[in-house]
Amino acid sequence: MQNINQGELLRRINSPEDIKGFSIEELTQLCNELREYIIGVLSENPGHLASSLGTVELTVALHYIYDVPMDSLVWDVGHQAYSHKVLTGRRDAFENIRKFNGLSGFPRMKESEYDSFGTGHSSTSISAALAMAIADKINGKKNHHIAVIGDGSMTGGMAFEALNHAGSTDADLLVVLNDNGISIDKQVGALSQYLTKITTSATYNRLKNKIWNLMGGNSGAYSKRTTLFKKIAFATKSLFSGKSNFFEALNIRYFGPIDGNDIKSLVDTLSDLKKIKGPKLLHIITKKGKGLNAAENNPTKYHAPGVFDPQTGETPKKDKSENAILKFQDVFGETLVELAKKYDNIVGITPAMLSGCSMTKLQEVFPNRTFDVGIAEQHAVCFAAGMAVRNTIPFCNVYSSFMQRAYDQIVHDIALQQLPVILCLDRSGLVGEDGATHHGAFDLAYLRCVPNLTIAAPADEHDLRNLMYTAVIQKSRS
Ligand SMILES: Cc1ncc(C[n+]2csc(CCOP(=O)(O)OP(=O)(O)O)c2C)c(N)n1
Repeated sequence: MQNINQGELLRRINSPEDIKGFSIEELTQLCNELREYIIGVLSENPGHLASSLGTVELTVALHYIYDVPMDSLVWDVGHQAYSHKVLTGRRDAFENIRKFNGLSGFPRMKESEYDSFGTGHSSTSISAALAMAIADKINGKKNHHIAVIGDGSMTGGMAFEALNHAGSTDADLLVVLNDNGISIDKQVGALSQYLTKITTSATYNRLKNKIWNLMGGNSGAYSKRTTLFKKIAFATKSLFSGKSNFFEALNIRYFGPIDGNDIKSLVDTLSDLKKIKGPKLLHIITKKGKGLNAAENNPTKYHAPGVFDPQTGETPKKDKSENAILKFQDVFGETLVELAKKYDNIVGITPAMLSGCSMTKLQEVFPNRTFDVGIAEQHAVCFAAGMAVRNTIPFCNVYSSFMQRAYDQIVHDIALQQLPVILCLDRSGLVGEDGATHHGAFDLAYLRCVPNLTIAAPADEHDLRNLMYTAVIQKSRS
């Protein structure tokens, strides 16, 4: 790779230890250099761009305040952890990320001791970090545990299951909720509306934190005054937001929202939170794609944009000629629209992969018959089963490797009840750069043993169209 500027400070950093003595000005400069480096590398060697640009300050602040690998740092999905890789001894190797024999695009324990847990599929971080906190306590260790999870990944059931567990423990766990208001596509669901509501009622949070400080803040005095604090906080809460705080209702202390792209504010807040025991959540607001205008303006396209111009963000023009190579996902999306025009009881269901599987095409024409249910594969499949009970023809499209999550729903909710659901598994087979976590390598093995299931694998685009048609005809007759 030619002329990729590593920056004056960045060039000298071989481990997070090297940033410990930095001033806020130096940390700010480091963030700028990290952004420039990530943009430079990814413009030539494609990867997950926008998410990693949004978490630069957070990564620097976490490594500045905490001592990974002694403290655990678990990144949810891990597609936003590029600065973490660069700061933890993998700066030069970063240029070969997602290449054969290069760095993985996601955290991987075998790759580095700084990767506290391997990820790739979403919503696992809170479970893993909570477990580490509890296990370390059993082993007599006094360290910290941090899970960083996006607002999209927070919609996954496992995240709620883990929060429910965490709230019943005294585990030293910090959940950083990285709220950029978007998943890959537009964020959906009630949680996102709720986060917007608490962000806009920031007055309440400022007041609450003032009361927290007045009551003794992090000093031991707090615990003695908890009841009074709770009473005051509760009263002010209903004044400002009308509802109680969801996370606090689960016994997890809520802090924020703060500007997650402001390094000083992050450093100050994290150093305070480090002193607070028990499960807690810091809500930060970040800008997905920060530092590259094109990515800030179109975070869906720049989630993983392919090669681009590092100055303008411009991507190569798409081949729209007759000879252009069609993607399976586009054939799927267009055929689904054709079929939906003929059969008005066809519905489309996707767990947060609307543009990934081209169901955007159905959404454009039939928004009321398209359901993006969030990163919730289990719910998507059971929801499809419920739809089938009520005389619709559900097309439920889930990436093959993510479908592993919904195995019981296929067996219990669809197959055993012999419900006419059409499951479409995208990205089946080897997927290339995303690597082992994303290969659709197991679907035939895990599906062939399920009763009442017809499995078909299209050899080409024509087969795909014909099979979708055949599936609809069969379902509409059954
Ligand atoms: C189980 C699972 N389903 C779907 C995905 C695909 N996926 C990767 S990132 C992502 C969006 C995550 O959104 P968020 O957590 O808000 O992070 P952001 O990209 O906005 O920083 C999705 C749906 C996945 N990795 N794992």
